[in-house]
Amino acid sequence: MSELDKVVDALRAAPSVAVLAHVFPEADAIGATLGASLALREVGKVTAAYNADPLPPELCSLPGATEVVREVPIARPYACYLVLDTSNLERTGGLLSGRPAGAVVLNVDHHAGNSRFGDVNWVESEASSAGEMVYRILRRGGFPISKAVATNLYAAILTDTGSFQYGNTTPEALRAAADLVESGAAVEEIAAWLYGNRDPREWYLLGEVLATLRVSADGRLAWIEVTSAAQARAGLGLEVTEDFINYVRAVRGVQIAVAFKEVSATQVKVSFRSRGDLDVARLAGQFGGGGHRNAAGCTLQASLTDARARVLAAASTYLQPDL
Ligand SMILES: [Mn+2]
Repeated sequence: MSELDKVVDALRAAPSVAVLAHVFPEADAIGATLGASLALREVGKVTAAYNADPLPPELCSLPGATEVVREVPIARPYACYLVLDTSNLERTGGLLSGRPAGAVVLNVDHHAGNSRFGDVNWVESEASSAGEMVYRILRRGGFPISKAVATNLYAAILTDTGSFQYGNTTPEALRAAADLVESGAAVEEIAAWLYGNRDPREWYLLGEVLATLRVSADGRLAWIEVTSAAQARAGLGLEVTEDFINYVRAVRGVQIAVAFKEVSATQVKVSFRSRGDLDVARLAGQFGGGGHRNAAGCTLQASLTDARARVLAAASTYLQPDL
């Protein structure tokens, strides 16, 4: 029996299911969580959606978003815990501590490094998103997909494929998305919630940050800086700067994009993006960080000037053709 079928069987058998995902949730984590919990509720199960962290504003309009609970789900003993998009138990933010004995933990994830912490582990690194995996669970199990469910799952697939731009935009992901649109996914509203929902101060900060863009002499390395002073002028923190680095990666010919984010006078967060086979997780690893091949990060205990010098030197070396 496939792992997918084991997940479907366990969900069919369970009268109650708690659905949860990783801390610092984005649209895949929350869309998959809400899609699953709403679909299972619609077939009569007791369900609830959990996350250890508050939702970012762009996710608060997803159907069911106001129901996401932040406490540890021990008040009610669930028969089943469905954990989505979460590569290890620590990433649940402690939500599974105190789960009742005998409860089944289903681990459904698309991260290659998943620690296989569940009683059933359906880990498929080729899947575009946890949202696509939930879609496949619902279709395989014959669970109906309502407009609210379709909207959540479409939002999950849309964001984890970078709006159908990344290499994980597979035929399966597109077929799932097409089927979800047919099931009523609110395509235009989702785009407006996710991508048309910016505080103007974020764009003031972006403007200031883009003015720091520098490109190496050979054009393959480019970087930006988010200083503490710029954050203070905008009245915003680093949490709104997550996608600024995409503007750096979009520069013609750039193979490694870097964003330096000043946390304090002695601490700098560094984000990396790359194209193709260039593995920036290894580059981040040189500074104690990690991530995926094309998206990674690390934190240096250093001034912005020192961090920039060290990281750019390492990135330049990494780009040498003989390494
Ligand atoms: Mn995901």
